[in-house]
Amino acid sequence: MPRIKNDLFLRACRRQGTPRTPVWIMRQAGRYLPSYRKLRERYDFLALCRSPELAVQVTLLPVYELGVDAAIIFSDIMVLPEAMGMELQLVESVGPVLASPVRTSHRVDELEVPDPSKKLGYVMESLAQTKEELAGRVPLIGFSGSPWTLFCYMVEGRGSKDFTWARRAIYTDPTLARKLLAKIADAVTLYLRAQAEAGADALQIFDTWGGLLGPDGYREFSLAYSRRVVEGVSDLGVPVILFARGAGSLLAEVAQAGCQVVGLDWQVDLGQARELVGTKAALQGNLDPVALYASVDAVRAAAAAVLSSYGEGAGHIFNLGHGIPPDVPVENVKALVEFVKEESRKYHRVPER
Ligand code: 1CP
Repeated sequence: MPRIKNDLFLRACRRQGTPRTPVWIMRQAGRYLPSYRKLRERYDFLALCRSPELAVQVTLLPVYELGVDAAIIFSDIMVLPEAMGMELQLVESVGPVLASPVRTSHRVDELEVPDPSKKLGYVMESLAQTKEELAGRVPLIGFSGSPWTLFCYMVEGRGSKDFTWARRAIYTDPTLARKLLAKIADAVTLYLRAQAEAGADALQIFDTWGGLLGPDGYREFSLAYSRRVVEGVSDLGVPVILFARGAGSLLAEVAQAGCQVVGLDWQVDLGQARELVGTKAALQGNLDPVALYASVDAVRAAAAAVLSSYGEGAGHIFNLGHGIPPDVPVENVKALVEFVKEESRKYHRVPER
């Protein structure tokens, strides 16, 4: 394996000093990029995910076009439920849809904990080929949905504002909910282990929907299962980022889950989060994605405020507080990455190597 030349992201994950703050963007290979839209005219979304050749190409677009400090493998959290035995479709204007949602014990028993090298071999192939193409330019991130977030989609069957079915399940049949979550956690653990073995330099767990739960529910049904996953990959020595959207006042507990990095949404104050988390973990985030609709000057001002809120020193990875919207001007995104790279030097005293 070639040595990674730009390892700022991995150093920041470990809270080591860097000359500037590394930056990447959640959903960085997506529809706001004209080059991605062009590929989407020829291939549907799942075809892009399932063809290693195309997935590699899409993964590299933001690395070359924006100069981000990390690549994230092009795929989707929904490919794991599919590998567990659910039928997945991407329906235009609805998003991903899983047929026959899991709402009975019988359906939970029917799901399998797949061998990732068989059912998700195309993801492993994409990772291995991307590593080769990157030739050590920047690190490569592998990812999965958190058990709770996957549970939401598997019980609901599709995206939703409030995931009523999923939330009801933890009250109406907590035993069944735990049984399903445990099975998903096993599948996620194997999936992430396989991604690291295929070449991922870091792993991100997207807990997009943990914030729908109350504090006790969050601890019991979201964090406990994410922790199980983190513990199940910890022997690999690969940094783990837990994107804890909506965790708010529970951030200190999230940081105790054993992950190296806590990913923040835009609704928390980065400086306060740093105080809460202390030296337990690095922080990733947290510009409001909607700020990217404004003028370049306004984007720069908003990014400067994020950097200033974290303040001086190591352990910050610049990112948005959630995925990038599909229709923001690409010039603004380029300006953002460039600006963070320059402006963040003020906050570091480590010389360039
Ligand atoms: O081209 C298209 O029309 C498809 C749009 C799209 C894209 C580009 C979807 C459908 N998924 C993706 C890629 C994707 N999804 C990545 C790629 C890597 C990257 O460049 O960052 C990642 C990391 C994801 C993760 C993902 N998918 C999450 C977790 C992160 C988050 O943003 O909260 C979730 C919740 C999904 C589900 C999903 N996939 C796609 C859509 C539209 C949705 C949301 C469905 C909903 O809740 O309504």
